[in-house]
Amino acid sequence: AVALEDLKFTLQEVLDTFKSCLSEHKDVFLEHYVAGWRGLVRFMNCLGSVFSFISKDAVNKIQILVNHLNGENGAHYVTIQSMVKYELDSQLVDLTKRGSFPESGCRTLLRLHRALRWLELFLERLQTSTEDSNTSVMCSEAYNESLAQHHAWIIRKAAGTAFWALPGRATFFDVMNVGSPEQVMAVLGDTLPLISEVYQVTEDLYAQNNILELP
Ligand code: 1PZ
Repeated sequence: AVALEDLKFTLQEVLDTFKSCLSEHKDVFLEHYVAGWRGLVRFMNCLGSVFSFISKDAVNKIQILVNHLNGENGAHYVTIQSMVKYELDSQLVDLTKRGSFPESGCRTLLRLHRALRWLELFLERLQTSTEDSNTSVMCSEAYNESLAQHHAWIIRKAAGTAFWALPGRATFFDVMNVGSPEQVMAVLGDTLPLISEVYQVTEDLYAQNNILELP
């Protein structure tokens, strides 16, 4: 059975969630960040079951972050900035090799953060695409420029295979459920700068703390 949630999906909502991520001081609220990811996963689930191995991993990582948020130290996880400070100050992060903290907020969020770069590159391509553009090609180009560099061969292989099952541009736009292609373009135009900003703020934070390569 299809969950009611899936039917009501519209990309607009997801994008609005990312809008609410940033505070006026450019702090990123983890609750909204995670909500944005939940929406993206719902979208991916609408595209077909070949993507379920991808959404499973994303769901796992979302759940790890939610557990931190709802845990006894949840107050430290309100923003990505406070999370990074808390986990580093309290030595709750494996910095050079995997060990005691395989589920640190920092390493878990880093995986989603890298995937957000893929999304940014993919949506950029979609925005400049034309009717005969190939979504699979756009998707794999965006992947090769971003996430692929962090993935082992076997994962790159599986991802590459899944990309060929992506629906064409017209269907893709339908699944977004925001209206005509012109309206899709308008939504992309509104949203991309926000996603880029959330990405950049996170990237700078991780760079400053020297945690861009957490195992
Ligand atoms: C619309 C088509 C979707 C294409 C999504 C492109 C991303 C492909 C990623 C394929 C990897 C999935 C398998 C899991 C890999 C994990 O090993 C890695 C590293 O985590 P670790 O092993 O270190 O714990 N996980 C990730 O890199 C996170 C991947 C999240 C992907 C989310 C995609 C969201 C797409 C939104 C669609 C609009």
